[in-house]
Amino acid sequence: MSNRRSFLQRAFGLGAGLMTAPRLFATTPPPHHATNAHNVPVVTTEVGDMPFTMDGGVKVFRLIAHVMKQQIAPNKIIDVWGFNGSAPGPTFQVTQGDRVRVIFENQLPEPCSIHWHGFEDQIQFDGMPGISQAPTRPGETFVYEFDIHQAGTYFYHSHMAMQEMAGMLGAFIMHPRDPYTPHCDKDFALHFQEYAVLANNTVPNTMKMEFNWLVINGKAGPAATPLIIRLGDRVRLRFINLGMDHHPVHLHGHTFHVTGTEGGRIQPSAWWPGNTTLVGVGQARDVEFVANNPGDWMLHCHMPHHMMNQMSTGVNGEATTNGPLSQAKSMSAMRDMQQQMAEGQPKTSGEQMSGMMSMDMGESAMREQDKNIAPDASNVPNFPQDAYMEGPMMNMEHTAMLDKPENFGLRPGWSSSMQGMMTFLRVLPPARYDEVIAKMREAKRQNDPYASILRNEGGRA
Ligand SMILES: [Cu+2]
Repeated sequence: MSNRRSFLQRAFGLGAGLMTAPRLFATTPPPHHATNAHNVPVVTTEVGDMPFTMDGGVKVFRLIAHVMKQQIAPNKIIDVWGFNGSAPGPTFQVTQGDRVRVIFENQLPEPCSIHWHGFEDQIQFDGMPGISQAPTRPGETFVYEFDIHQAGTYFYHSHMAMQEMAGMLGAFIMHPRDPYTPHCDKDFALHFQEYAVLANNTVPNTMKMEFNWLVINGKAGPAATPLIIRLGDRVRLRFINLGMDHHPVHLHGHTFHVTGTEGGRIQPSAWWPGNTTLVGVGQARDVEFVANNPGDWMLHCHMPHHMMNQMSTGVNGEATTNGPLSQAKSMSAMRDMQQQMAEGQPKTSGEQMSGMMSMDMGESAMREQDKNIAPDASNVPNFPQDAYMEGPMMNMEHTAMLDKPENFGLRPGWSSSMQGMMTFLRVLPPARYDEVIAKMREAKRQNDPYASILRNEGGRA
């Protein structure tokens, strides 16, 4: 029996207790850079953790599938299917040796069942609809139970493929009974997902094979929340892919080692170094490194089309970088768009254009943007490429969605160059780190995904 369970039983009485505000790790961690390894809670930006209660020695989770609206960028809200308020759903965190019960409730308009990806589970809890269980119909519940004997980065998802593409997935972290060494100070989970959403529409087309919204933990750059790191921290990142495309995930400024897969920990002698690792569909890749290089480093999928937002296929179906359009037509559509946005009177259709008004579309931004363009640009084959997709006009820093402490101190204009599957790994020197952590704590956000870090860093700001 794990120490953790014994602790809970002592603290709350055998078989008694429902914990309303569960903490995964009840003990105070040793001071920074202590050599003794311990499990650090994983932070899943944007979505946070799945809460649980205790029933005797069993961790009980309530997993609810439902339909919701989710803002994925300052100018885009879409209809997703997710869990407990978000897509991806919140992250489960358990420890090897735990007994886990998941009470699944289906609030979708159609049947569903949940697969526990990578679990060496019993067949009746594997979630294959019509094979290992009857699909759970709307309004029904189904109870899954597991003895957690594995350790690593696992997932849960609807085993209905189109539901999965509508957002129904999440992480299931199994912490090892014996903590990994070397000890990691920070541990993050990042889901890489894609949606195809037509301009002027909010409903992802799950049948489509091309995607125009590429998100990390359900947010597209520049809305994805940066990972806040203290200079010198050893960091683990867990990349998870349950989508249609493969994602070569690239980190700037550091060399990492791949230390785990969707099958758990890799023995250290077999770790391999890199700065980009391909995360295939259905796979996880855990990477670790010492964040010894200060700066706001990009962390992004390296597929060029995964580094942009809907601009690439949007704008009235005309301005597209990958359609069979003449350069002149593309150019003129871009110019029209720019003009309309500057005038604040979009002539093309509603929502997408009005959404774009959240960007800095003033005359001055337009003039700034034009300064960057050569006078004879329109005579150059293949112009424009990025001229109207990045730059002052795309600045969104004044929008509410980007007003968060994790963005504090970024270089002005940063948001105009962050799109798609992109976020920052901010490796901050101690003084700046403490400043950002203090601002995050002051924000007092409900269900803050960073809560475990804010608690542990509590006395040090
Ligand atoms: Cu990608």
